Amino acid sequence: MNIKPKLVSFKLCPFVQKAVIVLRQKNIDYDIEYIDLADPADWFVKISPFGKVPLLLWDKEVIFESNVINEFLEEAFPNKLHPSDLIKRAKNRSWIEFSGPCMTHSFELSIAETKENFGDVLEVLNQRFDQLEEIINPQPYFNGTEFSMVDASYAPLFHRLHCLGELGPAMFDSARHPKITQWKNHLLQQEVVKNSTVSNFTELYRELLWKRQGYISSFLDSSLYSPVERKSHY
Ligand SMILES: N[C@@H](CCC(=O)N[C@@H](CS)C(=O)NCC(=O)O)C(=O)O
Repeated sequence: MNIKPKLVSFKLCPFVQKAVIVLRQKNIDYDIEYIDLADPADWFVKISPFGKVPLLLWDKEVIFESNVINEFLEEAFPNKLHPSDLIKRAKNRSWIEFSGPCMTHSFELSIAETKENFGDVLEVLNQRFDQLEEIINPQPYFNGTEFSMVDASYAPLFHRLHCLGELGPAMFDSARHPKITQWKNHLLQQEVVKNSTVSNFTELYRELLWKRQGYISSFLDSSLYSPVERKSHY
């Protein structure tokens, strides 16, 4: 294929990371352009229907929504990540959809204002994880020995939770969710996952948490950051 896709991105976006994992896992040659979501350029606002990243620019076409981008890449390129069985493939797509609200909870954790709010959101996420725990049997990936689109979809979520956990609060409950914990540990060790963010991700993510001024930012070393006059999501 002689078209080189370009991913329009924000350095800290988990939905972008999901697409990057698929691009890399499928060995697709791609370009990436980072934008500032706090001050998006006019060209981006014009072409992004929801004003969100990621976008995949394909020749003169714009493809939006990370799941759609990944399905497009799956159809357009070899090294299939979806199972060949029809029912299995549909169920994989269902559990990919399930990762979306979980991702939203990880964002809510970053902005939760109090310890109580943070605990409430974490419990909602854990209840979703109760459902996920019931249906997974990672050996070591979601479908068995082959890395799949489902693995690509959950890795950014696990990565965000891992980063929040490094600041202090326990984000994974290995007694309640032993299979998820095992799956998460395996995914986070994979090179394709490790190489799916910018190299200074942790530093930038902590700066973002600081700007969001949620409860979790109280775990940061405040001497490293300037006072925040106005909270900002990005
Ligand atoms: N459902 C979308 C979600 C994408 C999304 O929420 N992206 C965030 C960054 S992580 C964004 O662009 N937010 C900008 C905004 O909401 O103004 C997808 O899967 O692509």
